[in-house]
Amino acid sequence: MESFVDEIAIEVNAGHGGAGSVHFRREKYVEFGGPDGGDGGIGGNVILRPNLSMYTLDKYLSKRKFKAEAGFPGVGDNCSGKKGEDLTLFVPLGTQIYDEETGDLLFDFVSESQEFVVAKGGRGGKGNTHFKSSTNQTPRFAQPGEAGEYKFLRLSLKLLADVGIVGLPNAGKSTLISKITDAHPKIAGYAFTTLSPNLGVVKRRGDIFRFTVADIPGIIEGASMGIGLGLSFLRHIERVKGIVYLFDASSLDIEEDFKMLQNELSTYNPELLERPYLVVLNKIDVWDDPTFTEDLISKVKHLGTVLAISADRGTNLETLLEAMDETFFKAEIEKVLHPKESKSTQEEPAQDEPI
Ligand SMILES: Nc1nc2c(ncn2[C@@H]2O[C@H](COP(=O)(O)OP(=O)(O)OP(=O)(O)O)[C@@H](O)[C@H]2O)c(=O)[nH]1
Ligand SMILES: [Mg+2]
Repeated sequence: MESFVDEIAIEVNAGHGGAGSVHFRREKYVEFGGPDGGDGGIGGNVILRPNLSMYTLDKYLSKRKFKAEAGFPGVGDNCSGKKGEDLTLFVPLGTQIYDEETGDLLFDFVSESQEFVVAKGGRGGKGNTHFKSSTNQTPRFAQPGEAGEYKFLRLSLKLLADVGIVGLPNAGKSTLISKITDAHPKIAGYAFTTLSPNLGVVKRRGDIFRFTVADIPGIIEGASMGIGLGLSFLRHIERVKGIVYLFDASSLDIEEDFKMLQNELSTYNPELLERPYLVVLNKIDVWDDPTFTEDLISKVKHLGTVLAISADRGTNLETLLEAMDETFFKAEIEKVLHPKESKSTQEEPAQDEPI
């Protein structure tokens, strides 16, 4: 099974610069002509890029040291050596790159088009052509290439999910994500089935608007003190735009559960409580009685926007997705559906254009 790795240290070394050449033109009757040693090539860079199909850093478990190709040495006839090839390493979107030695954040991959040259290749050495002077017509030396940059890096993944599903163990979080996204997490009737986050993509309005949802392990009271699976996985919902608090509707006290979850979240990061959220009661199929469900909803409606669903049967899931659109993404959907209207508010009034 693929293991979920969200933090790992690696070493990268850019390519060494190629050496400059010591070389002399061959001329008739002259043992050595003028110097014509070319420059060495630049060493290859180490480049980091996001890969949308990676959700974990586990591929770095097996190999942790990387080196780009060295530049080639210069040769005679003033020919420069070839540049060393760049080495590209892929990371999941949401990976932050730290310098392990200084602790500095070097880069944060938040969009798929980014790339980051993390270690620059060493400069090639100058060939002996450059060292000819009035006092030395036949320089018998050239510069060596410079070393490529070396970095000791810490890759730290914070999944870039748009929505996080938070709840007690067994609430049905994994069932829900399996129904509204393309993810296929493990689902079972015992606590702590999910041990690491699952990410899924919801496609809305055909393919025009899509967002990602993270299903995380269940949270119990004291999680912030390491009880249950702890809270370190909450880093993966730190950047969400909205939170779905999911409850087993047959829970004895939903309000108390809600407060406990909020309390644990705020212990980890108080900003999480400022995100928009929905309160969702799951498993209403258990009694299948609309009046009873309505009563339950009205009992907790002071907590926020409350919806009732059955993740397992698929009841009210479209309503839930619409509520997510409305509560978490309204502005973004406007931009996608009416790009002109949202733009024209900032533009000058339209004028007749010459044809
Ligand atoms: N009756 C009913 N059962 C459900 C519903 N949704 C989930 N379940 C069941 O509840 C149990 C727990 O579901 P999961 O989706 O694994 O719950 P979870 O919240 O991901 O649990 P953890 O990963 O342990 O935190 C499973 O037996 C599911 O089949 C539902 O709408 N109705
Ligand atoms: Mg689960």
